[in-house]
Amino acid sequence: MLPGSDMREHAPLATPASPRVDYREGYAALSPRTLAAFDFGAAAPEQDDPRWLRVVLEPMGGRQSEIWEVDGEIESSRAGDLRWSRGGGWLFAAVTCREDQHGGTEGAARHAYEQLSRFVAAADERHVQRIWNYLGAINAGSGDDEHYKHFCTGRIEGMGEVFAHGFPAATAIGHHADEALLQVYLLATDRPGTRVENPRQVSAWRYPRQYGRTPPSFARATLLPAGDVLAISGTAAVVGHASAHAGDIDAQLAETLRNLDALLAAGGLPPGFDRSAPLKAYVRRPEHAAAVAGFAATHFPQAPLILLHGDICREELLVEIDGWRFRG
Ligand code: 3EB
Repeated sequence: MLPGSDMREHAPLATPASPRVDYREGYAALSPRTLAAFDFGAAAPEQDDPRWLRVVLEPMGGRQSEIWEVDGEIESSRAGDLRWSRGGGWLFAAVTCREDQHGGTEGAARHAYEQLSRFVAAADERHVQRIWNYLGAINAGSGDDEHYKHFCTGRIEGMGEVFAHGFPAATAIGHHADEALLQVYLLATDRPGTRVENPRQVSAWRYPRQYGRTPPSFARATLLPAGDVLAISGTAAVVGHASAHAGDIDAQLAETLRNLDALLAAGGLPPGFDRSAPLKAYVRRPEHAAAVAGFAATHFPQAPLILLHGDICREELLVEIDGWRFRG
């Protein structure tokens, strides 16, 4: 052993600082500190970088990009339909695939989750904190044959050992691009976060049979390991396990905010969504965009917001909000 080298080897690893999340005007500009960068919609010019992802949901407000930054050297690459980047103790990984190449929705979801599970399991950063799912025609098909329900079945079939100790926070939204396209991307790190459930809602994995054969596999939020950021799942007007205020956008927005407030309290974060809470609102009907923007301007005017055209996984739900709440 080299003299003096033993002490450092036994020092505990420091918890990695949480990524910074920013929304910026215009198309994404990547820097050496960028772990991942997102543009929204078909108009965004393709960028040839594994850290860049086009989210196929169309923006309803101005043109904004989302940037995740970390401290540390970043490496990135592609492998088949998976792309990834890592640095500073954090891992971004994304799979984009086509349902018609995997025998349908269920097969594509299984494939995406198998790919991600295998990749994450082989990495130091194997604790998945947060995951996003965007699929086409999410409400097509009725009863147990609804597209979203097949997605839920394929998702859990594809989830490997890395998901065995609890589900991450998640979003699952329907897009209006090429119907066969499935996009799944995640943020993972080298130690576990803390799952947070919402006392106003039944945990999704315990939803009763009426919502499908396979209950959805997600937690309501994850407190990142440093304890300074709550990663908030897609949150809608669900109370208990039931959808509230079918068809009423204003009442659904108010209920959604009560759920978001309850999650902050459950996660031990200070109340309110200020400039340290970048949020996204997914809006089913374009004619509701103004109501959603108006609600945000009234109730969380400082919070950075990206408005996207997306369908919520239950037909009667008109709006869903997700995002991040930094301790600030
Ligand atoms: C809900 O509360 C609304 O299947 O990953 C929200 C967030 C919803 C994530 C998912 C579904 C998912 O049940 C739907």
